[in-house]
Amino acid sequence: MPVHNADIAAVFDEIADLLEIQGDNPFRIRAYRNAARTLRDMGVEVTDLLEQGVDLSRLPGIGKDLAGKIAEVARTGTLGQLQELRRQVPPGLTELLRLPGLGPKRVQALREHLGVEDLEALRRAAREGRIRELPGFGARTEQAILEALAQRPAEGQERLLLATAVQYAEPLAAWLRETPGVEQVVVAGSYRRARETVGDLDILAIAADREAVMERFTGYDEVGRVLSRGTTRSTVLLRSGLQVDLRVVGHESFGAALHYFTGSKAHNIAVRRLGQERGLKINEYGVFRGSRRVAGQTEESVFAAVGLPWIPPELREDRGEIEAAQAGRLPELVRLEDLRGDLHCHTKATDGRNSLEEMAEAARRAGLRYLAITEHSRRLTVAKGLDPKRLRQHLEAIDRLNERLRGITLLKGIEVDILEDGSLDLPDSALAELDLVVGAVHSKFHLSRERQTERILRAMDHRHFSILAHPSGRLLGERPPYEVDMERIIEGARQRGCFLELNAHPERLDLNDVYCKMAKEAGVLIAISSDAHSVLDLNNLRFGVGQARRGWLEARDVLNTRPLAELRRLLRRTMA
Ligand code: DGT
Ligand code: CA
Ligand code: CA
Repeated sequence: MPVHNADIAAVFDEIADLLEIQGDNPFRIRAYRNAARTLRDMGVEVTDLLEQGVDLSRLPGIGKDLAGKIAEVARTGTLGQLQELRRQVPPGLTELLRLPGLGPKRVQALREHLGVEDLEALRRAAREGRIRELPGFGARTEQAILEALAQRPAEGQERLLLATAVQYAEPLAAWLRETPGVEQVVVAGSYRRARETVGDLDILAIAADREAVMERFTGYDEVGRVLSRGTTRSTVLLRSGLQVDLRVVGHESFGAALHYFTGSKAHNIAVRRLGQERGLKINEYGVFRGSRRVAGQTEESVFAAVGLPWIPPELREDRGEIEAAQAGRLPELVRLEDLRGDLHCHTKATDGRNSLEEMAEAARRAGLRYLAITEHSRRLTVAKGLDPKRLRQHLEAIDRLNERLRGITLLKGIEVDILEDGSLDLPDSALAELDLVVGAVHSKFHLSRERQTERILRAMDHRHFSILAHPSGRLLGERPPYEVDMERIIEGARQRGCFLELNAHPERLDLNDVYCKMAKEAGVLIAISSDAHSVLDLNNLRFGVGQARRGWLEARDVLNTRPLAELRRLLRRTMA
C-alpha cells in the first residue's frame, strides 16, 4: 500500500489538532503542523526517499523524532501515538476545532460548561441560545457559529485543494499509463482548468484493451471502494475520500471527450450552442452533422468546427473566452518559465525554515534571477517579526551574501503588518532602506467593509508601500475573505503605482481569478509570489501561475516577469 505525503501530513495534522485540544505545548503542536506542511509541499514522495535510504531528519523542520514517525506512518499507514490520542479525545471535538472562530480554548469551554462534544450538540446549544451566555462568547459569536455550521459541506462533498488533488492524481495517472496498450491518460475536469479546489477527478484514457485498464484502475492500491465498474466507465472512491471517474474512449472521439469532460459545464453549453447555430451536434463522442462525424479526434478539431481557435482550459468558464476567441483576442497566458523572480519569502530569521543562502540557491536552481527576502515585521510576534534593529542586521547579511552570489540577486524587502489605522508596523526610516515593501493584513479581519478598505488604501498611501500581500486574507476551506471593496483597492493601487500580490500558497491563491482579471483590465500589475517559508515552497509558484492563467494574465501583466532593472524602475513609485 503506497503511503503518500498527503496521507502522512494528514496524520500529523490530526495529531496537532488532538494535542491542541488537550492544551499541549504550542511549540510541539507547531512542529507537527510544520512537518505536515513540509510534506505537502515536497515535490517528491518521502516513501521514495526512504527507499533510497535518505535521512529524513535532514529535511527542513524534521528532527530525528519526526523522521522516525514519518517512517512509521510510511510502513504502517498510521502512528501508535495517533491511535492513543484518538482514544483520549472524543472524536467530535476535532471537528469543532475546524470551524472558523473555534480555537482549542473555546472548544474546551464549550465542552466544560455545555457538555458540547460534537457538531450536533453545538448546533443545538447555539439554536437554544445557550452559547451567548458563556463568558467570552456573546450573541455575535453564537450567530457566527450557526453560520459556519450552515456553510459546512455535506459529508463526502468537501472539495480538495488543487495541490492536494495533484498528489493523488499524478501517481494514479502514472500508474494507469503503465498499463500495456494504454496510449493516453489525461486528468480533465476542474483539475485541468486549474481551479483552486476540485470536487472529483475525471480521467480519460485511450486504450487498446479496455478491460485491462479498468482492471488496473479498480485494483489500484489506494482504492477504498469501487462505486461502479463498466467497460467504458468506472468510478471509485479512494481511501482519502476523493472520487475518481475513469472513461476509456476511442481515438476518433478523444478530443470531443477531452473537451466535454474538461468543462466547465457553462463553457460546454456555450460551445454547443455555437454548434447548433451551424447545424452541428456536439457531445462527448464527437461533432456531428446529422449522423456523420465531422470532428472530435482532437480538441482543436472541436473548436475549429465552431470557428474557434483552441482555448486554454484555464479560460473555459464562459467568462468571455468565447467572444475573445471569436475576435482573435485570446490572451497569451503567462507560463511558469516566464517568471524571473519571486517577491515574497521568509527565512530562519523569522518563521521560515531555511537560511538566506539556502533560499537563494533554491531560487537560482528554480531558474529565478532575483528573490525578495520579505520577513515579517515586529507586530507578528508568533513569527518572530523583525524590529528596526534586527531588520538592519538582516539587511547587512543580505548585502554580504549578495556580494558572493552568482546568477541570482537578493532584494531587500519586508512583509510589514498593516495596522488597524492603516499605518505600517515599522518607521519610515527603516522602510526607506528597502528595495520593496510588501504590506499585509494579519489582524483585525472583522472590520466593516468601509473601514477595512480605508485601512488598506491608507497603507498604500505610504510612499514606500509596493505590493499588497494576499489581498483578501482568505484561507481556502478555513477562513473566508475579510470584507473589503476590492474594486476600490484595485483602483487605489492603480492611482498610487502600487501592485497586488497573487499569493501562490495552495491555501491562499489570493488574489483570486476574477479579481486578477479586474486588476489586469485596470492596468495594475500582479506579483505572483511564493510566500515560501522553506525551499520546497518555491514549488508552489506553479499553482500561482495556474490561478493567474485563470485570471487571464499574460506575462506582461505580471510584475515578476520583468528583468531586474525594469523591476527596480517599476518599484520606484513615481506618484509618491
Ligand atoms: P468539480 O469536480 O466539481 O471540481 O468540477 P468539474 O468541472 O470537474 O465538474 P464534474 O466533475 O461534475 O464534471 C466534469 C466535466 O464534465 C464538467 O466540467 C463539464 C462536463 N459536464 C458534466 N455535467 C455536464 C452537463 O450536464 N452538461 C455539460 N454540457 N457538461 C457537463
Ligand atoms: Ca471533476
Ligand atoms: Ca466528475
